[in-house]
Amino acid sequence: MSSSSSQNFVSRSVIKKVFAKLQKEGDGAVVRRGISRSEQKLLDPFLMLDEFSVSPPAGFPDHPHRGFETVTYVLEGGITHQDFKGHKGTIYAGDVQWMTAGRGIIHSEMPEEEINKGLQLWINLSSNEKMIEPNYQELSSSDIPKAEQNGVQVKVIAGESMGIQSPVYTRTSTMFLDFTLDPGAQFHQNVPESWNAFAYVLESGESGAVFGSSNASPVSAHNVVVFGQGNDGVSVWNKSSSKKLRFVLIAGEPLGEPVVQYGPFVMNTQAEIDMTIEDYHYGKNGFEMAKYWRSQ
Ligand code: FJE
Ligand code: FE
Repeated sequence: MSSSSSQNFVSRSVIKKVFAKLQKEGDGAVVRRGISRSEQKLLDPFLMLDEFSVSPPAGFPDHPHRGFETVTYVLEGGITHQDFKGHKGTIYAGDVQWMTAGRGIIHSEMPEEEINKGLQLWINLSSNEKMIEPNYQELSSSDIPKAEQNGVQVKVIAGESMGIQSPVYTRTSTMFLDFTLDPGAQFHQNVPESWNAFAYVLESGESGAVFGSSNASPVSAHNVVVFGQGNDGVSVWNKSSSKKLRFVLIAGEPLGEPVVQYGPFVMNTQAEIDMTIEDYHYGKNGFEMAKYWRSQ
């Protein structure tokens, strides 16, 4: 057992650490990929986590999605989104777009300012929701509930923390929390027992994020830590003497279904992927507008 925090919670411990390496994606954009195929089994229902940093004219021009949700959380600058159903909008620092691609979306995601940074998380949908109508939930920074306790600030993007709850509807049950810990602060977050959980460190202070037990080795920025199973949740310490620690804690209920991914299409079987490629090519079953639409 891991050592417990002062409140007698038993924390899950870190079972895997992944440094999010830089790679090229989209058109001239650079992302740090924290979660990719190799983590999908451990982290069901999560498919991908990218920390992006993009400057015009680079971006993510017209591309499709089917079978999952994308969550875009802007940390700096802004991202403008346009899709083939006429939906258009810009989200800025602190805002979230929770997009259910469902049976099909074609969209562009392009930067607004000089420097545009954020996170994009892909959450799988269960087999009976993969072909639902696409949907958007957009939250401006002011719609995201915030709380503070003993030097720990949280923004509740999905799920619940410190007794406050996000208005986001999660089809695949998900917790998405943005934590900032003052120097010396410590916190324990409950996570439902059967859920998979990970953290991604955004700012590590001068001594790194300590997860699981107070003597665990510190984790620096741009690392994903995957937590093992456990009842009580996750404990974290900021042992820095002068700098804040910032990380996101993300957890979700595993779907336990087969995952077959072909780029931006995620289904349960190869036959469904073949059908999706055909639907996209011929503009069928949700991709009707594919033949006519181009972003401006
Ligand atoms: C994608 C090409 C892409 N990570 N992070 C192929 F461009 C993309 C894609 C993104 C993306 C977009 C934003 Cl705003 C942030 C991202 C990849 O759009 F998903 C595939 N498969
Ligand atoms: Fe996209």
